[in-house]
Amino acid sequence: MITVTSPLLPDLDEFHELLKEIWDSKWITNNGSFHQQLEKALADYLKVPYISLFTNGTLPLLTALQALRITGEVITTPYSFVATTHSIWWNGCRPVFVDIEEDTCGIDPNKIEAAITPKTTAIMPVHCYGKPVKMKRIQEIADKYGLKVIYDAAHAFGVEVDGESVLNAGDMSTLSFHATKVYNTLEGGALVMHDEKIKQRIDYLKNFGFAGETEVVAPGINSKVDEVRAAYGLLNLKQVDQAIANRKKVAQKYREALKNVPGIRFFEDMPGVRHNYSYFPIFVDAAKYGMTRDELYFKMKEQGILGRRYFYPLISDFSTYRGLPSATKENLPVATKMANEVICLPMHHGLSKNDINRVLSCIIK
Ligand code: T4K
Repeated sequence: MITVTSPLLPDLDEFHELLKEIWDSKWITNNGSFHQQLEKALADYLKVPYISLFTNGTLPLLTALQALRITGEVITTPYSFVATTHSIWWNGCRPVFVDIEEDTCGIDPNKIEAAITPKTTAIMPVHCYGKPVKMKRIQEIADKYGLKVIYDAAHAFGVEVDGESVLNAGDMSTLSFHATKVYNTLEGGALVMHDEKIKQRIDYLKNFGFAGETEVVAPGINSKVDEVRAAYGLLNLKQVDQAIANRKKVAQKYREALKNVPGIRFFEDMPGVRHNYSYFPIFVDAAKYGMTRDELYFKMKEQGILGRRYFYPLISDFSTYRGLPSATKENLPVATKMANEVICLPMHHGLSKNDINRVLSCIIK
């Protein structure tokens, strides 16, 4: 089987040494030494001023909306993992879906203003596949209407535009460090913010709202990262650059081999962008390729090549959300098309030449 991804794992002996330190210290969670080291190391690596670790990539979304006191309607994309929209719903807000752009699979800034109502308080775009959305344009709209912007940057670890981290855009950005991501801490995630006071508030919120031993300042949650995961994360950080370099080579091989296959489209690198190659989506035009996306998907599966149809179905097609006025196919033509054409090919740091050739020969008939 060739799976869509495979986790980056630290050296087991090195991990064991750090485990020994944790065992000796008997300090296993609640802002321990490895937790503090990892926050600092990640802030440096990602070139962001403040970061707060979380136990997964969903809780920072929930917490960002809480911290900014978002209410009413939140404009977002249907072309993402369900966690994006669930976080809005769990905050008692209504998601409003806006269509995406074909060149990034991110929210289309030209369609945002038409979706704004007096109840709109925030925009939640996603850097889907780690491809940066049009952040400048989104910020202009947010400023014009007085809206907050929370980026779901779950896929965008290490992504930069002209040397600047995409995580510095908007009011806050969230990351996922799930096993399936470029960088993982087993499960994990983070929230990036620009202000020390906001970090302080987020740190209260992820620790039940405690501000000291006897004071609770908000109805917080528990999203504290333990020492084992923080130690694992420190080790993985040492090898993430090499992992991204390996992924880039896989992307180059896929692109080179697929460039002349009629009906198969894929993304090229964007100028000035440091990509992380977290996913390699292809889009199948059935008429030109001679096979539908699903026919190709199941053919791959039969041959043990487990690509994934991220993100099909659209979030707006799930029963929880399809009754929303913004969830119609007429409102979301580009997202509908992309969701019906996409297959994410196997993409990770450890793919062998043989694996890549097997994937390619299945696609190139
Ligand atoms: N926002 C966005 C835009 C997201 O994409 C996500 C998560 C979130 C927010 C929320 O972040 P988290 O709360 O999850 O941190 C996966 C992941 O569970 C999910 O994290 C991810 N996005 C989503 C796009 O994909 P599945 O159900 O497709 O994963 P699964 O278990 O089928 O794994 C896919 C393949 O990865 C397997 O076939 C083999 C490989 N794999 C997986 C795991 C878990 C391994 O080799 N080892 C492993 O331990 O959801």
